[in-house]
Parts: sequence; structure tokens; C-alpha cells
Amino acid sequence: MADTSDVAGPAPYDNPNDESTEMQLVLAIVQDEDAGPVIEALTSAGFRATRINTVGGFLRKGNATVVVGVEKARLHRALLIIRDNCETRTEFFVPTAPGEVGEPYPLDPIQVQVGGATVFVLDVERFERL
Ligand code: 2BA
Repeated sequence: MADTSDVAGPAPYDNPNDESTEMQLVLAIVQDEDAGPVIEALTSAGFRATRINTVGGFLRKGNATVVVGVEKARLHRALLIIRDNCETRTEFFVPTAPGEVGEPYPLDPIQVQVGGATVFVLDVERFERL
């Protein structure tokens, strides 16, 4: 008889590895300078976190996206830790205008306030450690 074990396993919602009950996914975009302290504080408080090096679309400057999978009951604590470890900083952006002979030329710098953190919180449909 053919082995159907690879297709006849438990349905996803019965999966014993599924730990997703009441989980949320936090995506926190933070400034490079704040990423180390944020990760340190999160892990010290018992959260698991992943840092992804990212680049902001407007300033084209390196920043970091911190990914945290967290039980709903601990979400507030995670957000407080992120907030408390991120600063607001002033950056300057130099826009350019197209030049008449090729090279774009710089316009007056624009001042922008960056941070503390830009945070998205998503429901987690499923979470497994395989
Ligand atoms: P950036 O895109 O490099 O933006 C840096 C800062 O520039 C922003 O700070 C904001 O103050 C300003 N800025 C961004 N777009 C602008 C625009 N079209 N006109 C004028 N000023 C603008 P934050 O708002 O604190 O954002 C920090 C970083 O968070 C962003 O870096 C981006 O990587 C991320 N981010 C912010 N909002 C986002 C969103 N809705 N979706 C995805 N990523 C976002």
C-alpha cells in the first residue's frame, strides 16, 4: 500500500507544533543607534527578537527592523520597552532638482524628525518552531 504519511498528517489547525494562540507580531522600525539597546532590553525581559538591517525609503539611510513574536498578554510590555529605548532625532535631507546640463543640483536642506519607532502590530495566524 502506498505511503501517504506525507499528505495524510494532521490538518494545520490540529498541528501539535502550533504555538500561535493569541500571538502578535511586532515590526518595529527603529534608528540604527537604538537597535542595540532595544534588542538588549527586549531579550533581558524574556522576549525573543530578530534584527533585520533595513533602509528608510525617504532618507535612504540605514535603519533596523526589529521583529518580535509576542503573546497578546505581553504585547504592552514589549511596546513600552521599544518606546523607552528609542529616541527622536533630527536629520537633514537634501532634495535635488534636475539640472539643465545633466547633474542634479542640491536644494535647501529639509529638517525631519525621525523616530522614536514606527511600529506595526499584526495578528499571527500561525507560529511554529519546526
Ligand atoms: P525614512 O523613510 O527614511 O523616513 C525618515 C523620516 O523622514 C521619517 O521619520 C519622517 O519624519 C520623514 N519622512 C518620511 N517620508 C516623508 C515624506 N514623504 N515627506 C516628508 N517627510 C518624510 P519616521 O516617520 O520616524 O520614520 C522612520 C522610518 O520608519 C522611515 O525612514 C521608514 O523606514 C519607516 N517608516 C515610517 N513610516 C512607515 C510606513 N508607513 N510604512 C513603512 N515604513 C515606514
